[in-house]
Amino acid sequence: MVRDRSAELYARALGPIPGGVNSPVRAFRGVGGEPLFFESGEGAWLTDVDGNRYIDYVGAWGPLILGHRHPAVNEALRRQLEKGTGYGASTEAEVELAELVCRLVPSIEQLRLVTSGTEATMSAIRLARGFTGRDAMVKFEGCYHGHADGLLVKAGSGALTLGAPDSPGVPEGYSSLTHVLPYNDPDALDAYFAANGGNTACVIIEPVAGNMNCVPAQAETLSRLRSLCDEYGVLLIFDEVMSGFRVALGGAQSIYGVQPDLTALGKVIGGGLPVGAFGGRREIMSRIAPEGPVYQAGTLAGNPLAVAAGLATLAAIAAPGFFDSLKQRAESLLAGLRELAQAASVPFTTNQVGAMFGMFFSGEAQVRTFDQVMACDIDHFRKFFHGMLDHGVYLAPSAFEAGFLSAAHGEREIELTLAAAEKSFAAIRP
Ligand code: KE4
Repeated sequence: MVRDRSAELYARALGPIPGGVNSPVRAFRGVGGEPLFFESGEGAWLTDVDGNRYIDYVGAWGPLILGHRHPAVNEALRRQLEKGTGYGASTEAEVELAELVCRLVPSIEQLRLVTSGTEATMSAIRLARGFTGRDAMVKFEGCYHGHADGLLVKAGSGALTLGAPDSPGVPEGYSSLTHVLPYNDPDALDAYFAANGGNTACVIIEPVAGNMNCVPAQAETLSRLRSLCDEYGVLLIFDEVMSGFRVALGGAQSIYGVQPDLTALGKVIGGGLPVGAFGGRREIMSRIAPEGPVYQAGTLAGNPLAVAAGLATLAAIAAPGFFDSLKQRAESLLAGLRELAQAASVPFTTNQVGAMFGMFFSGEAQVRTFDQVMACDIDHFRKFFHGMLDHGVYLAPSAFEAGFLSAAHGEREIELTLAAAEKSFAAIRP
């Protein structure tokens, strides 16, 4: 594939933009080579600035569960554009969105809209600290909750991709309040709570981790967390920025049957435009300004264009059978990939929750822990990534990211993906 225009734009971007990208994981540092620049998207497909077309399994990192340029989303945006792009004041649409989310996610009685996942998790943690009067918090190794200072401790996603899970610039005073536990290790939870439960404000977890690749929490982990948080008066925060409205209509919490005290949302709730949210029990949310003393604010929060895209997206995914058919299509894709890897004698396994999945170059039957993720063959992943890219399939340019299927991925896209994978697996072990 010719990618001269992307190369030109990348060389140009390196002038005014650090690393030539506006978010590190886009830089291809995790896979080698130079980042692609894209021109357009349509359904399950992306077109780069050189006119090359790819089946897209990144979906803007999760938001585009309907695929690119879904007619209902476009129409909602067009209608709103006739009325303006934003007012810095309240609109009926943001009330509708809040009501809809509260209906779809029973643990959320009230929510506040923000404009990114980082703001959602950062605000939820501040609220938990304000509500409990405690300072310590817990996150899990490999989980990524955005780039707020106290969360860049053994973080996943781009931080892990770049080998900087603990970022410089975070004062010791912040990071020392963040305790990091191993993911899917219920016994480590008991030990931590016994020693620190009384001074801990909150525990934040991705119930389906998507930032150390896709690693679902074990049911035992979440149920143990819930009971320990109840026992010690610690708030349980589910970071469902990625899993919310992605793994099921009610998010991961509806699959596991565990209700957090607070939930952070993002991605799908904005349909590709900047929307995040945090919400939970009214007793807790009522502490947020202006009703309560915990300050939080945002110029573009509830922006009517972004809310319009979010409402159109949630309406479409609430259709009966939407998630069942996505899940089945993802199952057949992953079964096909496992078969092809086996035929090519490449150690390979997958994880899947709904329309979110992970591919691991590992001999493990199932990857369940951060250590197992780190033991995967990253060289095999890199070869596979570039093989797929050269055969017209765009995967996340990092071994520590999840994959996403959209409603626009049909039989043809699955067949073409498997055809590309057959060649790419074969090239790993020529
Ligand atoms: P944003 O601030 O990037 O909107 O959201 C942060 C965030 C919070 N929580 C979870 C579970 C997340 O996955 C994210 C962001 N996800 C990454 C992809 N793994 C965003 C991609 C990027 O950083 O460019």
